[in-house]
Amino acid sequence: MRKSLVVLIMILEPLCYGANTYDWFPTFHLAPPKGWMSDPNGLQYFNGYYHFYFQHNPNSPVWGSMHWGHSKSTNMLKWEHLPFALEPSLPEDIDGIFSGSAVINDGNLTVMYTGASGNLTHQTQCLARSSDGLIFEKLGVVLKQDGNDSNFRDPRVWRQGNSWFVVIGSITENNRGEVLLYQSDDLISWEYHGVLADANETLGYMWECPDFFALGDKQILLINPQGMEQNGYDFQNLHQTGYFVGTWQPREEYIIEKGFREIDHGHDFYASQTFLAPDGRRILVSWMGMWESPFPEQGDGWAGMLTLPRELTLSEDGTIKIKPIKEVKDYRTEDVSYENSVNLNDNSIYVLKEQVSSNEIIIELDPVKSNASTYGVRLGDEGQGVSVYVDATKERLFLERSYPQFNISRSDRSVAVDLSIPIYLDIFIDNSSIEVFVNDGQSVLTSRIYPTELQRTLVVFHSEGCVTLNKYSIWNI
Ligand SMILES: *[C@@H]1O[C@H](CO)[C@@H](O)[C@H](O)[C@H]1NC(C)=O
Ligand SMILES: *[C@@H]1O[C@H](CO)[C@@H](O)[C@H](O)[C@H]1NC(C)=O
Ligand SMILES: *[C@@H]1O[C@H](CO)[C@@H](O)[C@H](O)[C@H]1NC(C)=O
Ligand SMILES: *[C@@H]1O[C@H](CO)[C@@H](O)[C@H](O)[C@H]1NC(C)=O
Ligand SMILES: *[C@@H]1O[C@H](CO)[C@@H](O)[C@H](O)[C@H]1NC(C)=O
Ligand SMILES: *[C@@H]1O[C@H](CO)[C@@H](O)[C@H](O)[C@H]1NC(C)=O
Ligand SMILES: CC(=O)N[C@H]1CO[C@H](CO)[C@@H](O)[C@@H]1O
Repeated sequence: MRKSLVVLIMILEPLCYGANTYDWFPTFHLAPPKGWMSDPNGLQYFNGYYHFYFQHNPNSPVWGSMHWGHSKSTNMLKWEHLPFALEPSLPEDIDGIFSGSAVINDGNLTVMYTGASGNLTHQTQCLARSSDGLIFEKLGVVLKQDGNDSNFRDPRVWRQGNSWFVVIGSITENNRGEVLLYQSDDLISWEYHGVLADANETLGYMWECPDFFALGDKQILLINPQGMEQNGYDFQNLHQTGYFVGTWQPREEYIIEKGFREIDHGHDFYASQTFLAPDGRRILVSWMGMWESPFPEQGDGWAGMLTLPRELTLSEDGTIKIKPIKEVKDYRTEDVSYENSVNLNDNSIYVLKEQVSSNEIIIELDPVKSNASTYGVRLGDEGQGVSVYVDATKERLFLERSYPQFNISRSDRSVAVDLSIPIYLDIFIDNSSIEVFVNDGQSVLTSRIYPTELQRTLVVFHSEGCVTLNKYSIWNI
């Protein structure tokens, strides 16, 4: 993944918050103890561990010379941090080991990544292999683009039948995003199979980090478009992550049946990648970031984290259901469950938990028994911090955050909700992040948050009228 000029300006001036060294490091998300992290790369289960590689600058908590950082885990929640796996060394990757993916080939972990050179103006696909996931042997360039190769990146390789396939993000001659498809017998020599899909005038100028996989009896094309315009409540971030649903077989065209939908609706979700867990689950992971807002943790020498891994399934209406991986249930401790309903009126607030830092909170709001115009939960003070609330007039669930002391101004993101049935929220807070899973997989909102020590009490709030909470549970994670 590469960023625009706007971003370069932002990262050239690293922010220093020396005076406010809050401990924002997550406890059950993957983040680098030191340096910069962005895109998840080469996600794979190999030799008994989940190996997650990622875009990494080991030297500084800003985007810079990209390496592949490396961590491994048995459950995707508690991580062992390992030395970086790949660093620039070849003429073709001297400016950066950009994003890519991993497959298992006869017992070796083989990765394809984008090598950047010529001051980032040239991008080629390179191969490397490892027998242990730690030490890689580089095999050099295997795929080049003729002509202008300044936007040719993020190879996603997979095995199907007796062949290897790869999709790569690129740009058409008239500056629209596209995904190119190639096939190979040996991962080394590749045959071009044409454009798998490309953007119409509303779908952006570049498609990064493509992913292409079967879910149920459909084929999903997941892409990360740059340059889409906001459309009402949709596409509010600088860059998007979303998917098409269609059908495909090797050597056939990809037939798109359902148009582009965002896969997460928060402020910070980009550069996604999926992989298959050994039990067949399709797992989605993303960088929890976007280039529009500062990363205050840079003052502590690190920046960026990955989202909670999510399991994807296809629902009957042809949209993707997104749930937190089931492994999180094994880490729940200190259960506080309240099975009776809570009714609040007269603008009163109800304290769910003080000192929220690393928690899962499940609450069921009852819109039928609530007549307040807005109601939900809040971490922080009124108007500052983060709130997750229903706006009954708009029939939407909003996530609003505001951290002006860290130059993160007030803004919201939202999803439509049905107010004729209870709203079930499964919320994960991990020091500097919030992920809100709505109605058991219907939608997700992911955002970075920066609560101070004084902004860590989680309350239920509402405007005039009343609100009813059917039940709630809170765990430490
Ligand atoms: C696996 O890697 C080792 C050393 O890196 C190499 O000797 C062997 O040929 C590789 N096997 C395959 C199938 O690529
Ligand atoms: C790369 O770009 C920088 C800044 O634009 C410039 O100073 C430098 O000379 C360039 N290097 C090469 C090898 O072109
Ligand atoms: C290559 O294409 C990009 C857009 O994809 C454009 O910005 C750049 O100027 C082109 N480079 C050359 C050398 O034509
Ligand atoms: C472009 O494609 C999207 C998704 O398939 C669709 O919703 C949109 O209407 C299309 N825009 C135009 C201008 O055709
Ligand atoms: C916030 O942004 C303003 C204007 O760009 C800048 O002057 C100020 O130093 C920034 N504050 C922090 C805490 O970075
Ligand atoms: C909301 O409902 C409560 C109890 O059902 C009622 O007392 C109150 O008047 C209602 N408030 C509004 C603003 O409708
Ligand atoms: C700022 C803050 O609350 N940091 C917390 C992050 O989570 C760990 C573990 O729960 C706490 O020890 C920190 O205090």
